[in-house]
Amino acid sequence: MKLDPFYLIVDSASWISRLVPLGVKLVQLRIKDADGDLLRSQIAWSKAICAEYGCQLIVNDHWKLAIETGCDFVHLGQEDLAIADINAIRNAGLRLGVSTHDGAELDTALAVEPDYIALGPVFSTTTKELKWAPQGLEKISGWKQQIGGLPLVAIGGISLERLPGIFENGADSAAVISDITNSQDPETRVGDWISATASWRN
Ligand code: TZP
Ligand code: MG
Repeated sequence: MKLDPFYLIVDSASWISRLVPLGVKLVQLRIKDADGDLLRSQIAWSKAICAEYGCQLIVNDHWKLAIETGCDFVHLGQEDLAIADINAIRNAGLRLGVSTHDGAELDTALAVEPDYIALGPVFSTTTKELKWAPQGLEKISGWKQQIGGLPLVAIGGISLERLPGIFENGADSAAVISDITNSQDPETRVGDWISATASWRN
């Protein structure tokens, strides 16, 4: 399986309605502060937009709702792996991505046979508090050697300017939040990301 090299992460369906029509092909909905009907409607609205524009939708954490709404992927952290029903995700035809930060976590992730592995934070980030120091670009090549053909997503502090190093070290996709959502002009920035990743798309 191949992942688009530009992996956008946002925290609302409203961001998805704004940015996906510009040509984003892979987006994660990462909502940490809602539940119940609000969460369900955010996921369902996101799915409708993604279906219209041919974008794959990854849902962070909420695997039951992802199954219910027919999303493409579920993304789980290590703490989610222990409580999620991996077979239910697979049986519903969804793909699975797992976050990793160190070797032990990589072993745990590989044991569930995920469809991609995420490694972070590559650079320092203020978007998420993490106990791990920035991993650096060398860690990307180390991870890629270990996982072989399994797609590798790099995350954390990635900006447009840092993209070449990410791909040259073996990442298949670059995940981004703040370089786009904190930009003065997110629409233009998305266009810049699509262009900057074009040569890694085939
Ligand atoms: N996991 C590891 S780093 C990170 C997450 C969710 C945050 C990435 O955000 P940004 O703004 O692209 O650094
Ligand atoms: Mg999680």
